[in-house]
Amino acid sequence: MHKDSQQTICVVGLGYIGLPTAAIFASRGMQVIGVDTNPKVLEAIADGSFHYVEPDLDMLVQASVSSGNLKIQASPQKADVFLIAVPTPVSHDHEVDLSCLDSAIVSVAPFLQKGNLIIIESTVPVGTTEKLSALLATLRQDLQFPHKRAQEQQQKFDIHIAFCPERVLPGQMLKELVGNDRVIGGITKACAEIAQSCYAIFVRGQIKLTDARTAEMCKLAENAFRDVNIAFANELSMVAAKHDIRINELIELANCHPRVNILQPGCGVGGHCIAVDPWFLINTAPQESHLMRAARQVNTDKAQWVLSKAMQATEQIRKIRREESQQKNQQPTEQDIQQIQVACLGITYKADVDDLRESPALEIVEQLAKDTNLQISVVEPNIQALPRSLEKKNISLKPLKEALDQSDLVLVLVDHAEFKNHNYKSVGTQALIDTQGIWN
Ligand code: SAJ
Repeated sequence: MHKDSQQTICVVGLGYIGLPTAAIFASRGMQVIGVDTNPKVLEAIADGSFHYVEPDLDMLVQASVSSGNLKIQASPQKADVFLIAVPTPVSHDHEVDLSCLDSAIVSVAPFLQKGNLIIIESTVPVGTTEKLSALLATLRQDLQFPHKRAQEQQQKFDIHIAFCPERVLPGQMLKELVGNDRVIGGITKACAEIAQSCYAIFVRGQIKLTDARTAEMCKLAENAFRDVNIAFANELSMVAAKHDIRINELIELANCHPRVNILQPGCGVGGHCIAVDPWFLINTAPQESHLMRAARQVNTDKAQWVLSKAMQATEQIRKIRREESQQKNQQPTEQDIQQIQVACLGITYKADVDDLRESPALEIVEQLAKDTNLQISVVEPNIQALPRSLEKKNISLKPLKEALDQSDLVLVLVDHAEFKNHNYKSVGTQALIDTQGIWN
């Protein structure tokens, strides 16, 4: 497959991964049909106003749409390649929900023709790609699907199917889409090879071929690896706090060792990938995955730990107020003692993105706001308005300086560039809890 052959690719799911992937194929001269069942997503793309912020993505999408290479519509049509990038979330009890993926597969089934390639980019439990092939075989009995041929590695099937996990980092998607190495897992070797020729259209990194099951587990292993390593940093930060040791200095010193590379502790792990994907492995091998389960627990507990530190700090402020007023023989009202201004810096799931999904910072602010004697100023340079869960009387969105000047307690929850660039000086007796170690 080569761009000169004017292949058509139908990308199903125009979210965080599907949209940039569709746009990049279009920018390389492919005819791209972008499909999303959500009319709001289609409208937003048509308007050039996206449902999320990603550097340079708007320009790339607009250029692809105006060149005619990217067409956006609500349902699939015939194509040479079908690329599926729909969400595969987990429920509150950590069960994986593959209903969007199944629907996407069902929606492309009527349009399949001999010689087509189907690529699955959605993160899935091990074995899913083969199951989808079996599902398609029941829907299109006129076509031969590769799962029956995988053992013999025979070439005699009509549709190629491969699992090609995405690896891009939100905030750096376009750079990483092109530059990152890719792992491609074919149900058969032929499936992997044809998918490789498709990705070679825009990928400049290396493309490594394997079988579908290994590629599925590889994606899960990458995110679980990061979760476990962040959990170590988070656990260390709580142990260091007990010993009154500055965690940032400790990590900097430990990382001087040539074989040590401790990650950054924070207020927990958020986003829709690292906090979610380990469950795809834990659920399917619960007896064998103690470490990954413990890491999930540590990272979840970290947000509660930060919350309890913030609550302790507010109690401390109230205690000091009472003591000071006694010393000065003043009689402030209980209202004066209780009312505390808290500046919460950052509510997104990580630095310099507008994404609030699974955000531990947001969860902390939501919990904190339950104490109605706290007046909370949220500073979040990446959003225009507070999310509905923070639309409460005691919470407002404020610029950094104003929030800092008014606060008794400052809580740094996300290391946004604006905060890192700010020369912080505490105001009066202001207390600081800096989960990112940017100001202490
Ligand atoms: N975090 C820390 N300490 C760190 C690094 C991150 O607390 O040292 C926190 C962040 O604040 C955030 C969370 O972890 O809350 C995840 O952030 P991230 O930047 O590590 O990762 P994501 O979720 O934005 O993207 C990850 C990436 N996976 C890996 O790095 C292994 C990305 O490459 C994947 O494509 C993406 O998941 C995905 O879609 O699976």
